[in-house]
Amino acid sequence: MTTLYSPGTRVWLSDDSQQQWIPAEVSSCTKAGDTLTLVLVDENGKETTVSGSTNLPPLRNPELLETVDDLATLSHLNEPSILHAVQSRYLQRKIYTYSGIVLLAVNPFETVPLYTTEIVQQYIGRTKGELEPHLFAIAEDAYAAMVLDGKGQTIIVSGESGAGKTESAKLVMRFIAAPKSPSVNSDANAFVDGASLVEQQIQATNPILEGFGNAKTTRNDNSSRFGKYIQLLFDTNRHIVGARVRTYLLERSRVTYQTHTERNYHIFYQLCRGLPAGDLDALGLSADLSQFHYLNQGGPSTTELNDREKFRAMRDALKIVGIGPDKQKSIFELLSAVLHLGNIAVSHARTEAVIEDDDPSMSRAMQFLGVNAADFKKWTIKKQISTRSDKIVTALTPVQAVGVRDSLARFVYACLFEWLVNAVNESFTGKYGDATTRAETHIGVLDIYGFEHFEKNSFEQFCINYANEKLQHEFNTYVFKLAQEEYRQEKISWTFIDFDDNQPAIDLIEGKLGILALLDEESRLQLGTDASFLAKLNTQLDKPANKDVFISPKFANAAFTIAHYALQVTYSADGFLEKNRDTVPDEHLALLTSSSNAFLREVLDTALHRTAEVVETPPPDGVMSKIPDPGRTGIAGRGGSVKKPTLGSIFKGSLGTLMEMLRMTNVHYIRCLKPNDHKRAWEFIPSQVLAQLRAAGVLETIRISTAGYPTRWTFEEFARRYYMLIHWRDGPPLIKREQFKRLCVLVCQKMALDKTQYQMGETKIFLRIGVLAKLEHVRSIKINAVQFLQTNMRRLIA
Ligand code: AOV
Ligand code: MG
Repeated sequence: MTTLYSPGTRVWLSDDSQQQWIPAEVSSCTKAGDTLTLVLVDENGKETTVSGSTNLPPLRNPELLETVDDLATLSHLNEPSILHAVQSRYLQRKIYTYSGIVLLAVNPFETVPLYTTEIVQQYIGRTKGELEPHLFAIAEDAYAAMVLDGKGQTIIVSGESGAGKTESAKLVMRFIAAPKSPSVNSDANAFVDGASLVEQQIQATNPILEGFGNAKTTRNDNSSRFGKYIQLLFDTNRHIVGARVRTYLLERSRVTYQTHTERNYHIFYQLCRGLPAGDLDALGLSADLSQFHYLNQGGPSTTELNDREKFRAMRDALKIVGIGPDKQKSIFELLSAVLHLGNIAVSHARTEAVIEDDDPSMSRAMQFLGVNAADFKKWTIKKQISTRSDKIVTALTPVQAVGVRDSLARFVYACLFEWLVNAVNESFTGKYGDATTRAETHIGVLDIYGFEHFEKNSFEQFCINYANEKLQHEFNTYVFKLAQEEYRQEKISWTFIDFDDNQPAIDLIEGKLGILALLDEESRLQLGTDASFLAKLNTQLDKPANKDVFISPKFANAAFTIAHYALQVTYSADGFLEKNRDTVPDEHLALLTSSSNAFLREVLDTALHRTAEVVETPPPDGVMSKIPDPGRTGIAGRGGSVKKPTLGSIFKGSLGTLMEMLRMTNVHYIRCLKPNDHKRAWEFIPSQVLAQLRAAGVLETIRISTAGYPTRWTFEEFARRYYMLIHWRDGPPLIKREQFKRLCVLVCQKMALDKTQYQMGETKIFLRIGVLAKLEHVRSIKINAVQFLQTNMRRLIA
């Protein structure tokens, strides 16, 4: 111990008051029994004395190592060193850092010159360690892995809201869709041509999905309000032939309600600011957004975000995916119907809701929806209850009537979103259908809404954080459990590391008697309320098994708290039931589905049909059956006697399918980090980043990947691929299974690998980080040499 802290040793001194770490050096060290007393001097010459037997200051890395590319190569792996490395790099404008198998990406909040065509070209065909850490290196890694054995790949982009997931995902997709180096494909021209068409379509999905599914929140001006998994599809020659988009649970409440300074979905503002005056007039819209209830709740400060330009890009993109001017007009009519719905005035006569027959917003909305205004009015201010023998019609209160009106607006919008996703997918299977049938394998990019905690958190945050909890669990499982399980099975010597498993939080949410189950139970009761739901949580969940993850409801503010992997979040139970039920009255549904607007009927048909597929068993995809499908989400199916699925149960189902899908692919991780809460460029708040690093288990990941063996191949796989390193012949001789192990050992000996670089398990060979790259390098040199010889021999003979 004394030698560890000899004078001159570089350490980190913790400054409790500011929750920071200060660089310091040991000036003296004395020992009494188990206790060490250290005198530390910081950079300003200030002396501090610390003493103790454990919990002594963590060691600081030599200067040379302080800004390494890969945190796994730090010789002292502790929180302050990791944080310091990420911070120093960020301040040098290096936003990417590897952390073992994960790429950390710190948001620059400013345009950075890192994504030019030249840089794209640089990263093509290069292995991960060759160049500066980059998103492109991860993308290239995934591509190379897919080329190697045809296995599906997923790049999971995670991080909290505003950390940079969506931007990163787009860059990754652009890189993968970019024309590849000629070495991958000899028919370079055909490939470039083919790719540029598909590439355009792939690029077009972004403005469309973001326009309709992103909005300004307090955390992010372009916050994704839905999750997406985009699969880029490749044929046997590893040419890109199309794509498929799956989306997850769009936040619907935003269509009718926004909190202060937030906005509704971008498309509404784009439409009102981008359409020529004449067209606006025809839709009964105007550029004065304060007129619309659904657009003015965030207050006048709802910033303009290049809405006009974005609208132009939106129209171009729609055209690329086959949605021409006529269909666009139909879309705009539905959007305008939604806005007019919000302006329908509901007044009251005593306690009963009243809508004037000549309400101008109602006639406009109904004109675009193709629904009879009198029928609409009737079922907005009244409701019908079926009893066993009779049907009774009762009047609604104004609040209830507004609720019905708003539910309709949300429903139409959510269906339109589903229809768009479907149209985007059809643009790949339709026009280029032939190409898409050739899809053999894929690279998926997962970009979901990041972990959220606002002042007030509701059902939406609950779902979003549940999704993040599931992803975190996949990550833990992947990095920690599987690695350790396999070492154990293969009898590899290995020290086990403890990590924080978040299974208890997941059980709390989705378990048999968990929050979702209780919510569903309550949602199905006619008389269920948010308060009775809360009471149920209290009686069912407040037990020892949940003590670390569930904090009992506080009835005073009608809220309950979950200790998530990232943070404790308190959810206000207010509105949970309604949002989970997410229904429109059956009478309204009937009016909409028999609308005189053919486009609306098509939209509903698509959306409701897609949901039917989720609820029942998904039918075989026909066209792309070779590519596993991460499942579909949709609009809660409705109608007659069928038990209506709740939003919560649909979401749980689609997350489950997604996780299964992820397990079938090789995963690659990008962790986005948000350096500050003010969207300020190059401002790094250490405590904030540390919290994100901790929540993500970054430290444990590094320990695993350095102590561990990230590469595992069966003896046979390894022997078959690398036999040529010890012999010139193409493949290994026909030998018995038992002998493959010996061949592996021979290869390792020939390649002068020492015993720290590999271990032989029961059925597999385990390699340290970097070893495979070395073998691949030698192998390709050898292959080139052979090809060279063969060509020249032929020439000689000829
Ligand atoms: P998110 O996807 O992680 O949040 P975004 O990808 O939308 O976050 O990023 C938020 C903002 O950060 C963007 O609008 C950009 O201004 C900026 N940004 C992110 N990455 C980069 C980059 N590589 N270069 C320049 N600016 C960047 V959320 O969807 O809210 O969870 O739900
Ligand atoms: Mg996003």
